[in-house]
Amino acid sequence: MRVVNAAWQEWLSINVARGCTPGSLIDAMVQAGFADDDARVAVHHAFDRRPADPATTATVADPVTQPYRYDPMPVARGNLICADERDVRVLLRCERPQLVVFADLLSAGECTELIERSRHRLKRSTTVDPLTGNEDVIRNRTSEGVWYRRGEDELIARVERRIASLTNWPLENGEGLQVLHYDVSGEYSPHFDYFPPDQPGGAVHTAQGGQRVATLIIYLNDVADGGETVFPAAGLSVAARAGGAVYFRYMNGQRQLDPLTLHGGARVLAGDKWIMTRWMRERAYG
Ligand code: PD2
Ligand code: ZN
Repeated sequence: MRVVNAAWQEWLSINVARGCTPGSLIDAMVQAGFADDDARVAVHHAFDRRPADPATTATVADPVTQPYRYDPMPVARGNLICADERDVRVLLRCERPQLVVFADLLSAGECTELIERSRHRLKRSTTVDPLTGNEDVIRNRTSEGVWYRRGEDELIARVERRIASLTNWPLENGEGLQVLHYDVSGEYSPHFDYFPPDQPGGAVHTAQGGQRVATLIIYLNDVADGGETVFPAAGLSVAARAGGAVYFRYMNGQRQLDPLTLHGGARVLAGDKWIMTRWMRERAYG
């Protein structure tokens, strides 16, 4: 069995600094005779050891010493926004955290179709382990989900164009759309959607596309009771109404991250809940 000696450590450091992806380095090591698990551990450690570049490292803002500076919201002004030929209503705008609530982003027919085509493809949702970067099934996220590839079909492509137009954020910077389903008593504990910069596992995920900068959560059904998206640090909650959405931004041009965007999915008290999530990156993704 091969061991990761000093020469291989150096090879890893050089290639991480050159911007190689974790996957390509793991493949190269496996080809060179390393066991798959050993290659993965060595590559993840190499990303964790990567020296922080103060010019490019994201930092979580501190309300006292380094308050978050809000860039202008890229969503158009006004009460009605025409997004790729659909009129979307604005219900609420909040400046701190930077957040907009919409109605009518999707039609009733689009919501139903997205639910029906997802129903049979659901898998238990995962979250990113902050230490390893692995996707783990954990108790504080009791939903099931399905990912759609960007531009997977006509409906997905249309929704993606509409989202890009509404949010003024490039379509290529979006992760694939994800449809999620929560049964009664399902919930998602409060968390940040950005990858915490001080936790090594995030480096694996930011290697492609950089940090997450914003999230759009679209509600596909009316929830009979509970299931709001809650922002505990802001004292705000958004009720799930079919076709509506909440959009919030958490990284500015100086790469500060906004801790006021802590958010969760409240427990579903009656009925079930369907949403579609778009996580957006700072650069092209995928
Ligand atoms: O289901 C929600 O309301 C919810 C809450 C928090 C979804 C997400 N986060 C997410 O998809 O990131
Ligand atoms: Zn979230």
